[in-house]
Order: sequence, then structure tokens, then C-alpha cells
Amino acid sequence: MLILHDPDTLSHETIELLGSKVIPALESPSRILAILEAVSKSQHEVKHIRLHDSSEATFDSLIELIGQTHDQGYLGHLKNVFKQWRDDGLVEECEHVLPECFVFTSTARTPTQPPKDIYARAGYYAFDMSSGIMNKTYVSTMASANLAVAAVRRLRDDQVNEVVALCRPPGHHCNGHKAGGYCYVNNAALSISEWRRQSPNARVGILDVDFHHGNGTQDIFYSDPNVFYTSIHGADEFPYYTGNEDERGDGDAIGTNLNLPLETGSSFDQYLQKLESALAGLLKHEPEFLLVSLGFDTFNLDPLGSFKIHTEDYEVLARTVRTRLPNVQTVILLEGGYVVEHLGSNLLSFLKGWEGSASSP
Ligand code: SP5
Ligand code: ZN
Repeated sequence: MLILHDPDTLSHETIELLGSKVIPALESPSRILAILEAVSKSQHEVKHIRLHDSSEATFDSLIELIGQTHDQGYLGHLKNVFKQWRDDGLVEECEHVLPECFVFTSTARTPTQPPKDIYARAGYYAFDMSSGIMNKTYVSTMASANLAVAAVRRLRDDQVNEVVALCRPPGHHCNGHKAGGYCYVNNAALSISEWRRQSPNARVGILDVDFHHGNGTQDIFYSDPNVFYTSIHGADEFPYYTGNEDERGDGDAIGTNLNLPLETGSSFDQYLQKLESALAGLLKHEPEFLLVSLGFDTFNLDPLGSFKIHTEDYEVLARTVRTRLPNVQTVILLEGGYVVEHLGSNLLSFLKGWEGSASSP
């Protein structure tokens, strides 16, 4: 399997508020290093890509692509807020921008403009406190986004059926307007925008198997009848306000959003029952392109998850997906998963199941 990595994804390293404690974010560079270590000892091919070293035209086309699904004011904030805070003496070079006050509902007024105060703006462009911004956040976010685009280019150029992108930061909680849940740019949306440059009317499927509901991805495609989004996630878990079964899409797109919340503490057998429903929905949509948002926070030891899923189960999960959707060109993007010591073996297990299934270019 071809696996893409950009060393600049390792530069972002921030803090979060978890429970009542401010701690180093669980979403850390060591996650990717652990995966690289494991895959380097396998037969998989790891290709290093450097957005940093590419031409201005490549960077401009990436920005243009991100702009299709992300707000310009938000992107400007991501790029500039750290320096602005720094210039105003609000943070030291080694510190982090974290929100103070979030947008809240009010009967009197819904804000449509970011607050003038740059300190307050951090809360306008985020929905939680696990999306700190430090001096390298923008560099890593762009490198991560570029991997999602590069994966699609590889699918087309190399005539392969699947590519894995080791995206970091992850993307599925970002809706194009706000950062949250360690996500700053929606990488899945970028892969899909890139696919659509050549096939504008393509039918696309998204299978989100991170432990958390991909509220951002759901939001971006909620009214898009060509994109079928389905997610299996912990019921009543983060991000708390989305992921219910009654969120089914909007307008022409009703029926193209399928949420499958699963009780906390569920076993892999229970998980597989939900997976069957997800796959039935995807098959009915007949996608020509499949995007898998792959999170390993479904792992039984994960501090942010609560499913009873083990390393060998990821092989079955991948085989089940690939057997039901053989030959559909697929990009697999890394989302969450926080037990660093098990990430490598969990990914290898997944890849074994995927590659052992029917699939030919
Ligand atoms: C990409 C991704 O996996 N983001 C997840 C971010 C979750 N951050 C907030 C977690 C709050 C956890 N609260 C305790 C739940 C223990 N079951
Ligand atoms: Zn997650």
C-alpha cells in the first residue's frame, strides 16, 4: 500500500483543556512517528512529500482548493492569529492561542462578523479548547491538507486503487468555519474537491470510522446529494451536539447522511452490525470514489474512546469494507487515535485486511 507523509505535519504541537486540566494535546507528533516506525518495518511503501519545497503554483492551487469549502476569514485567522497575538504580547513564542469566549445563541442577535478584539476572535473561529494554535500550526495544517490532495493525485497518476495519507492535524471536526477536536482544515473535503476537479458530478462516499462523529464533514456535505456521508461513532460522546440518527441531510440531499451512533462500551460484534448498515447505505449510493476517515480511537485502550475493539479487529473491519466495495478508488485519511504504542500495529492490521481483499486497478 502506498502511504503518504509530510515531515512538516510533525511541527504542530499544542495544548488542550481536557476535563479541568490544561495538558499537552493527546493529538501529538509522536502518533505519526510511531506509525512511521511500524510501517518502515513492513512491505508498505512510504512516500515523503514536502509541500514546503513545492512551487508557489502548487501552494496557490492548494489554497484555492481549500477555499472551495473553507471560509476566507477563518483561513486568514489560522494563518495570522499566532503572530498577531505575539505582536500584541498576548503569548510568548512557545505558547498557544486558546479561545476565551465562544459564539453563543442569543434571542437578540446572531453574530455574522468576527469580533474586533483579536483575543476574542479565537473563540469565534473555534468550538472547543482542543484546537490550540501555536507558531507551527498553520504550516502543519497546510502540509496535512496537501497530503489529502496528493493522495487523490496518486490514485489518478499511479492507477492504484487506494492510498493512505498520514494526515496530521486530523480534519473531520472542522466544518470550514471553526477549528475543534484537534482539527483545523477538513482534509476529507480537500480530497473530494481534488477528485471533483476531474469529475465534477462524481458520486462520492465517505465512511467515517473515527470514534467521534465527524461533525465538520457532515456539515460540509449536508446539502450535497452527490456525497453520501456515514459515520459510526460513540453515542452521546464528543462533539455532543451532532451525530444523531435524525440528521439525514437537507433538501435534495435528504437520505445522503447516515449517522450510526453506537453505545459506549460496545463490542466489535455490535460495531460490525452498524458497519453493515453503513456499507448498505454506501453501496446504494454507488460511489465512484470512497473516502475513509480512519480513526484508531475506537481501540479498547484509547483514552478518548470506549469501544471494545482490538488490534486484530481492524483487519476484519478493513476486509469487510473492501470486500463489499471492491475496486472503488479509495483514499484513506488518518483522523484520531491516541494510544501511541498501538497505532502502528493497528494500522498494519487494517492494511492487512484491506490488501487481502478483492481489489485490482
Ligand atoms: C480527531 C479526534 O479524534 N478528535 C477528538 C477530540 C476530542 N476531544 C474532547 C474529548 C473529551 C473527552 N471527554 C471524556 C470522554 C471519556 N469517554
Ligand atoms: Zn476521534
